Amino acid sequence: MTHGDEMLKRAVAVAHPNIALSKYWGKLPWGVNLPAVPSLSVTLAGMRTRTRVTLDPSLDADRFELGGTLVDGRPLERVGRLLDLVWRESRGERPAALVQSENDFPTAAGLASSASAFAALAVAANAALGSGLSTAELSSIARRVSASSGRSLFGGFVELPAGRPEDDGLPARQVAPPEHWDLRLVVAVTTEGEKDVGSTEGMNRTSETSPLYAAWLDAAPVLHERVKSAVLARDLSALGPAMEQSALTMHATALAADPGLLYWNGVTVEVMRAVRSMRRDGTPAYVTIDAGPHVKVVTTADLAAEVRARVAAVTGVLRTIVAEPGEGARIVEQEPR
Ligand code: 2P0
Repeated sequence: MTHGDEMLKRAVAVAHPNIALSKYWGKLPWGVNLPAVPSLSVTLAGMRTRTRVTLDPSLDADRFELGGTLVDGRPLERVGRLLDLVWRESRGERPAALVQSENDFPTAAGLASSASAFAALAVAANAALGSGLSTAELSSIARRVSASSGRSLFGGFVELPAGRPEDDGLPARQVAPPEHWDLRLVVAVTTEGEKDVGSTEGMNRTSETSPLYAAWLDAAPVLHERVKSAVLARDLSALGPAMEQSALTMHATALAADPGLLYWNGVTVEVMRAVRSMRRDGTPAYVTIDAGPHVKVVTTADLAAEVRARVAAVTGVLRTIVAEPGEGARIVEQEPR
């Protein structure tokens, strides 16, 4: 990933979204966007963000296009922040950049498009700006802008530890490559709408007002260790209950905030019931839910078609997507100055 001091004019990177099997929810009160709890995710093949960074001396400010549409406000600020961090101030003034990003999956699918977006941007910016940063350094930078994106720098099964008091440079790390375990993730899309309250605002409200937040801080690391051991042992019967408890404890804590964060709709609950019914029939399948109403069902490769059919049959499920473990963020095109 290093390119020495040679500055490239343009670079294109791709990255995939990730889904947490043990959840990140809540930030430390010190440092820059340090998670209060550890999380473990799987990076997903199939869906991807493709981001092109072009240095353009004729621009007087950065430009950000998402799916061909010019975007400003907070998304543009976050893009600029990430470019600044990759550039490093000691090198003088950073050249302005045109950033063009496209997702080949719907932004409203509850698949954390910010995770793949900032991971792809970090890798493309590193090449375009000739910064020569390692994947771990890029993960730590992306994590400062959006914590879950620090995980999409890596492929397969990825851990983002909780922040430590003495250290603001916290990267994610791969605990096992994609081929370690051929899991399948069936996404049940339950609405086309965007979520009401974004993750950053939701977790801040939770930490400030939920009386259950202290219990979450105690429970999350224990559940994370169970999830990690189960992933390393490729044991779905151990992963499933720990994974579900991590998601449900996160949601219980968020529900108890003031005002309460209710990310689910009726279909979310019906899919959860359908998955419990599958288990009663002997089909190993387990749910996880992020800051939105969609349900992600984890199962084995050989049962994915059956689980998908049963999830798709739940009234109100708009469509399903099946994903498998995939690679980390990477350069796909670059052009020397
Ligand atoms: C996760 N989520 O572990 C958890 C579960 C959503 C629910 O990481 O504030 O968008 O930008 O660091 O990365 C989404 O959080 O939050 C997330 P910020 P981010 O996947």
